[in-house]
Amino acid sequence: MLAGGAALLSRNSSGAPDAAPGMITISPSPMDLETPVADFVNVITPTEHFFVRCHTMTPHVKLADWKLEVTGLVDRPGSVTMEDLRKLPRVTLQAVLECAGNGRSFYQPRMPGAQWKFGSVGNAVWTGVRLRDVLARFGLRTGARNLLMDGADVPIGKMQDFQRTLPVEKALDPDTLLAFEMNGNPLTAEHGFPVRVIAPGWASDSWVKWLQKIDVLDHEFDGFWMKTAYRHPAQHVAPGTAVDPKDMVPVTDLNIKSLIASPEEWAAPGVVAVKGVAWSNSSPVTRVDVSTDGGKTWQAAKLGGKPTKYGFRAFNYLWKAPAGNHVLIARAANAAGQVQPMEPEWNPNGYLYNAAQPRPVTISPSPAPRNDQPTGAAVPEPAVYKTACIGCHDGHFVSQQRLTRAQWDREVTKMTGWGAEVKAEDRASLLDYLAAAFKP
Ligand SMILES: Nc1nc2c(c(=O)[nH]1)N[C@H]1C(S)=C(S)[C@@H](COP(=O)(O)O)O[C@H]1N2
Ligand SMILES: [Mo]
Repeated sequence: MLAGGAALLSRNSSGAPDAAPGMITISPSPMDLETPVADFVNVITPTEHFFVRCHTMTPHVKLADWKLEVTGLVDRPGSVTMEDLRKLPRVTLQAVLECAGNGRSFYQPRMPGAQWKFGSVGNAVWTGVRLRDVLARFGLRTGARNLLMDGADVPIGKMQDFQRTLPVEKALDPDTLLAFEMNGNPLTAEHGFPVRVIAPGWASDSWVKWLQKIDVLDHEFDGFWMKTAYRHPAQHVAPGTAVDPKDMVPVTDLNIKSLIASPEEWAAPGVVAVKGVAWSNSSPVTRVDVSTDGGKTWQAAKLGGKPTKYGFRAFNYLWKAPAGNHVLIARAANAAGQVQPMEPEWNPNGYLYNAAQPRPVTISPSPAPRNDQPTGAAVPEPAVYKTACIGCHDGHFVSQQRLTRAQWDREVTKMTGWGAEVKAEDRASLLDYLAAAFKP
């Protein structure tokens, strides 16, 4: 296989790759991995420590079988191979890939979905060709509005195929790429080998992996992944409000954000470098302020490296840290005047979390022991839990969600709609278990 990163991930007996040491496993299969906070001292996220989000099983595409088909509102429908793509001008750029759900677990009230904390984001160097150069081969017709993009992954059960549209204006942006390399190597299977979409400045639901088909439409596609998922309210809503998908708009631009990578929870007294990365949408980061007293006072951090339009910007603030407990906060701003807010903008699907987050740290000569939270179920696990949920999800993916009974009720309805088998007589015991074992 051509995947350059294959050596980075070892394969276990079932053929699924093991996550690199240190990665936080949200779900082993479908593979959802989060990057640990300490890794964000790097401006370029190493591929083996780059977060992974797959809605279904990772497809292993063979380059010899691969082509990209382009149909719909084009003059010359057809396909291109990798050889064709490689004849087009090659473009390399740095861009942040961030899951719309990054930080979802911090919203109150909580909501279903992968419970990402800080690390479903990364910055890589992407190499490929401009999507607009590819489209020029086929000739976009007037009236073309959206590109419906489909990857080689196949849905589980009755779940809908993961298909996303990209508006023509974003598709024709010279920075929108079809990439075949990540950090100087061919894409790995997990990150979309052989070709994925790079939509810089936008949340990563638009960065379709394993791309194999583009259908040019004169309308908006009404599949689940456009009509229901990846939408957020156009206007501010109070936390906990139910919002009709019709009153929501698709998630596009990322929010201005920063993340302290170090110190994580402890440091020895003396000069402590408070450092991490900040990122934005299409407007570069211009400033990061750091507070070491929970937000009472702020100091400008030093920005490192050269600014890039879409990449991470490193920041560093040298703090004379006295012994004791302190609360650090970093807060970024961009050239467009957007400032990272202190309060999150709650929305029903938990997207685009970007509140500046307090980081409690202890400054003392030696680290304090960790205090892990106890878990435990008061209600015994019913057989239906294994048969209905654990067939498709790893147990941890379910247990980390921590929902109310009403929320679990809605999840079970959604999952049975997607093919999970829950007999009417088993439903109450399943809900009793989920609500008791995995409560907020
Ligand atoms: N074909 C396909 N593309 C996809 C996905 C998917 O499940 N299938 N997941 C999307 C989502 S929600 C995210 S967050 C990113 C994750 O990219 P990564 O795994 O390379 O980090 O891929 C996007 N592209
Ligand atoms: Mo995502």
